[in-house]
Amino acid sequence: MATVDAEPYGFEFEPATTALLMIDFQRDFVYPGGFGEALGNDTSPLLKALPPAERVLRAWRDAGLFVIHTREGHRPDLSDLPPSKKVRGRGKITIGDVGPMGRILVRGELGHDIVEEVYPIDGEPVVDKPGKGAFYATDLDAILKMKGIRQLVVCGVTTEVCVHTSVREANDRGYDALVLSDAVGSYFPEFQRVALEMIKAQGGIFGWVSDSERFLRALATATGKQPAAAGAAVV
Ligand code: C5J
Repeated sequence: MATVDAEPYGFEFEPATTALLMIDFQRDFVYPGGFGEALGNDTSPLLKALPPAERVLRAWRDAGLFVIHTREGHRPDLSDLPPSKKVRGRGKITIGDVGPMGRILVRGELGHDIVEEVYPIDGEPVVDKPGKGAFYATDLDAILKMKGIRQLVVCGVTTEVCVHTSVREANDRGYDALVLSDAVGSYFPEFQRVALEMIKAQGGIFGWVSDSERFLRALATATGKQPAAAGAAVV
């Protein structure tokens, strides 16, 4: 059992029954020309989450532990895109339209895929989700249960939308979730701050919050492996 210094109190976890959940690190959210920008956002704040997320991912992989990724998006025929979602944003282009990285938020398109820094490797399932929550209309819960997973360490974008929804869903399903504050990102600094506050308020109403440094220290203690220094080359 390892303990991460976290709020509102220490997050105790058993590495073998904990998954690293990487939420929606897709070009469509992180880079200009995708869904995030189509909604009128400056995408650059999300880039800050990538180096910490990459360090956590490397350390977790080095420890031989279970990683699972999600991607938000839709079937090419958009048969799983409800009108209630399609109308959101009201920008010039929206889900299914062609942008510089292919059709926005459509499976199989360049923009829909995960950025290089945290790209999945063999053995790491990728869950395609049509909604905000990683558990909605996906087999995530079944995969986690098959693996005996009971706790989640969460990185991803965006903090107040898909990360929040997924962590709430996880808590309802009996998982403990730790969100790493510098490895999740929002287009809005104020939403980032408040979204993290909400998770850890009221005694940790649906989770815990820590950061990549504190988490990596706990993981190193648990595994006896030292984390790579920040900025070290990825091999
Ligand atoms: C959004 C997400 N923001 N992955 N999706 O629409 O947070």
